[in-house]
Amino acid sequence: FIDADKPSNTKYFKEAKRLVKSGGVIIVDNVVRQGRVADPTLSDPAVEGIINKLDYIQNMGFDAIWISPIVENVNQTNGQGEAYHGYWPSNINNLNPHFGTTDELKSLASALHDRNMYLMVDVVVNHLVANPTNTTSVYPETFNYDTLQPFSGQSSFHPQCFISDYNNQTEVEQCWLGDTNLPLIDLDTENSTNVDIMYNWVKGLVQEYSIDGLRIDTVKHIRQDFWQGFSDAAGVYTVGEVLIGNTTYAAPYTKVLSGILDYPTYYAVFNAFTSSSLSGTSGNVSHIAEMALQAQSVYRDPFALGSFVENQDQPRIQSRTSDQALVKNALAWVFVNDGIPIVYYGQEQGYQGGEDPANREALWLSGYSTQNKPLLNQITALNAARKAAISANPKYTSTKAVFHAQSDQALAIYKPPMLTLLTSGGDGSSTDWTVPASVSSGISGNGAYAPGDTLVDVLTCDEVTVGNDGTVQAKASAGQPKVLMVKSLGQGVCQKGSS
Ligand code: ABC
Ligand code: CA
Repeated sequence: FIDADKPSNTKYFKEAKRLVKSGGVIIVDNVVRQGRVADPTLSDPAVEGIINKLDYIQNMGFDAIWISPIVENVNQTNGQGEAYHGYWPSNINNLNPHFGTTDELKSLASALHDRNMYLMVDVVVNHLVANPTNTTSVYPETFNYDTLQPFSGQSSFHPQCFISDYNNQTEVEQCWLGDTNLPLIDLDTENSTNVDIMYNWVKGLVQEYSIDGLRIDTVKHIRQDFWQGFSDAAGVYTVGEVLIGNTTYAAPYTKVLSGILDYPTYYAVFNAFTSSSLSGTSGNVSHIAEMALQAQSVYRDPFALGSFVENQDQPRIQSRTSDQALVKNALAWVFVNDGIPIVYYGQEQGYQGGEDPANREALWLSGYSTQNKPLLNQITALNAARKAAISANPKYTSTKAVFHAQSDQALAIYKPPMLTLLTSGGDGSSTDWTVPASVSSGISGNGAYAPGDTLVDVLTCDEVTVGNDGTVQAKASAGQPKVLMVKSLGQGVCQKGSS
C-alpha cells in the first residue's frame, strides 16, 4: 500500500485507518535505549530490537506501534543532554543511524504488516537542531545553519526569538522553542519553497517505508493551513500533538489533520485519578465527561482522537499516585471513550517515572515480563474487549459515548456494547452503582443490553443482571473500574482476577 494516488491502493489506506481504530496503539518511544538493550549484544539495534519484541506487543492486543522520529539527529550531547529521542532533527533526508538502516526500517514495516499490524512514525516539521561548532561553545551564536539539511542556510528559518508569550499565536508559530542551551531552530513554514520540501519529504517518507500513520510533533507551532496540505501529501492517518488543555483552541486543528492527541481530556483524567491520594480528597470525574462532550461537539472527528494517560512528555500516573485502583480507572478510560487508545510503553509494567526524562525508563529493565503484571493484563483484556465490541457493533467506532455522572466520584460511560463504570474513590472505597435505563436507551446499536440480560465485567468475569426496567445495579468494591458487556461478548475476553 504504497501509492495513495493509485485507486487500486485506496482501499488499503482505508483499511489501515480502520485497523488503527480497531485496536490500540503502543508508543515504542525512546527507541535507541529500547533497542539497544532489547538485545544487549547489538550496539545500536533499535529497529531490530523492536522487531524482536513484536510478540510482546501483539500479545497485548496492539495493532500499531508509534516509533520516535526516524531522521538523522544532532549527534552529540548538548545543552539538554543526550540526543537519544529523535526530536532534534538535523538532516531530514537521512535516517538516524542509531535507530537502524533503510533496510532495517523496511524490515520493521514488513514484519508489522505480516502480522496485520501497522507502523506509525513520529515526524517533526517545526524545527531542526544544529550541533554547536565545537563542544565547548554556547548556543545560539556558534551553530552553523548550513548543517541543517536540506535547507539553504539562515534564510530558511524564522529569525531567532524564543517563545515567551503563549497567548500570542504568531509568536507561538514563528518564534523558537527551546532556549540558548538548546535552540530548536524554527523552520520558516511561511516560505513556499520550504513548504514544498516538507510536503514532498513526507510523501516520499510514507511511500518508501510503507508507513501507515503519522504522529505529528509541535502542531500548534505551525500555522493551521500548513497542515492540510501536509496531511494530504502524507495520505495516511495523521494525529497531531496540540499541547493544550482546552478544546476551543484545539478544535481548528481537527479540521486539518485526521485527529489530534486528546490533551484536554488527558488533563481531566489525570487530575481526577491522581488528586485523591495526594490531597486526601477525591478527584472529580465529571470534568472528564465535560471535556469529552466538548470534544464531541467541537471536533471534526472525535473518533480519530488519540486517547492516552501517559506519554514521553508527561509524568507517569504512578509518579503521582500509588493507589492502584485509581491507576486502573485512568487506564480503563483510554480504551472506552470515543478516541483511539494509545499506551506509552512501560505503563503495562507499572513504571513510575516522573517528569521528562525520568518518565523515559528503558523497557528492557523490566525483562518484558508478563507474569504478575496487573496493568499488562488489564490492557490485554481491554484491547480484546474493544475488538469484540467493534465486531459486534460495526458502528462502535462512530457512536458517541453517553455519560452519566452518578456523583463527582462515579462516572458511567455507555458506548454500546460497552458500559464502563469508573470511580475516583480509591482502593478503600466501594460504590453502589445504579445506572438508569435512560443511559442505555439514549443510544442503540448491536450488542446493546436489554432487561434481563447478563452482563460480564471483562476485568474480573463478575456478572450482573440487567433489571426488568433496564436499570443496571452493580457493586464496585476496592475502588475498581468495571467494563461490562453482554455475556456472549464479554465471557470470551474477560480475565478472572486480572484486577
Ligand atoms: C528538554 C529537556 C527536558 C526539559 C525540557 C524543557 O527540555 O530534555 O529535561 O524539561 C524534545 C525532547 C525533550 C526536550 C525538548 C526540548 O525536545 O523530547 O526531552 O526537553 O529540547 C513535543 C514532543 C517532545 C519534544 C518536542 C520537541 C516537542 O512531544 O517530546 O521534546 O521536538 C511545548 C510544545 C510541545 C512539546 C513540549 C515539550 O513543549 O508545544 O509541542 N512537545 C504549555 C504550552 C505548551 C508547551 C508546554 C510545555 O507548556 O502551552 O505548548 O509544550 O512546555 C496546560 C495548558 C498548556 C500548558 C500545560 C503545561 O498546561 O493548557 O497550554 O502547556 O494546562
Ligand atoms: Ca514554528
